[in-house]
Amino acid sequence: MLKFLHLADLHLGACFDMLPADKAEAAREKQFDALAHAVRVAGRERAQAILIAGDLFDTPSPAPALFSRAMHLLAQAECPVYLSPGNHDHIHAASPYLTAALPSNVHVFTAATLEALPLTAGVTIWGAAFHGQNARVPLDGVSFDTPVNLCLIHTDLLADNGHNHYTPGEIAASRFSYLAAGHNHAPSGLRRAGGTVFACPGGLSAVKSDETGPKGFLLLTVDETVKAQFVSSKAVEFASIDIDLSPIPSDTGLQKVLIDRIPQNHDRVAAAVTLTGERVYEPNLAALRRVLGQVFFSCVVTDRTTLKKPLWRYLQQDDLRGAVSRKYRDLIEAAENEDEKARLLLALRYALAAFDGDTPPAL
Ligand SMILES: [Mn+2]
Repeated sequence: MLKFLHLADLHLGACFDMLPADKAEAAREKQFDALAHAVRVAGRERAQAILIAGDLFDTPSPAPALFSRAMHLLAQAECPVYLSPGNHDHIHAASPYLTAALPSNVHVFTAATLEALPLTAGVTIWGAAFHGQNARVPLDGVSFDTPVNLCLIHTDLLADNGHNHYTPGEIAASRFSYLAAGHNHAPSGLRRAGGTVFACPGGLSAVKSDETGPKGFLLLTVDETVKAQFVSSKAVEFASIDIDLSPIPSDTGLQKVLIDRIPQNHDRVAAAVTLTGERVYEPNLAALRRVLGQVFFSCVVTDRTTLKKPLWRYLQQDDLRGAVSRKYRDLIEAAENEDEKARLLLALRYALAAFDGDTPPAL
């Protein structure tokens, strides 16, 4: 049985410019935590290889200290590490992948077309590098000498935007045992085209605030079948949490709602909490920001609520708003059931919002 790790898109050195400077620095540290964690998992699981499907670094010319720190971490792996550079860390004349001394267990595929390296008896790893922002690496024209062939390649599985897109037909025709993809930052899940199993693990680290959802890498076993386990990353994740304040009567009520919405890994989550709806009380936003700032890795609280206005505020008024209010009061009193009453109440709230130039109530 063959066992290996498949990770991609760590984007070491990403700027995290949506975060305050101190949090951005901490987020870059957590990227290294994530890489160190992957190396530890490889050791614990006695993995035979770590496959990195590109964009290990955020730029093609990472700072020398950043590059050597990453290589020092990979050197601690008890197994070989294979890397196929992507569009962010593509090969160029001064690329550190070409110019720096690499640890003896780290193998970078630097050619623009697929090359083979033996892993163990019966297993070959194929890989190639991006040599610019765009690339096209043909999957055909290779001949296999071993029963198991893994292909490690940066590839956009979702769209044909110049980032080495493959169709399911091309993947099926390749006859690789497993295609280890990178580039798309959301996990693809384990997929199959013909006899080839393929997957994109998603980014090991989120680098943009809209990259919400779990981040991690795949632990794969290959024998008669290919099986994958998703292992959560130690890097920062982003989450967007909307709270409808309309039914919440007080800060105590808001606390209760929030407790249910805070994810378990909150200390690694950069959260964007947005309050919506019509508020019936004034939340203590300063206290909320203080508390959530401690709960989360970082948190931005945005208040998009509007103040709920009394429904019958124009009832006694001698104008169109008053006449409309009185008409609806009569209709509501004559309503035959609760559904009709609710519809009439909503209609009145729409009408009053239009009179007042407010945003219409949510359905
Ligand atoms: Mn990429």
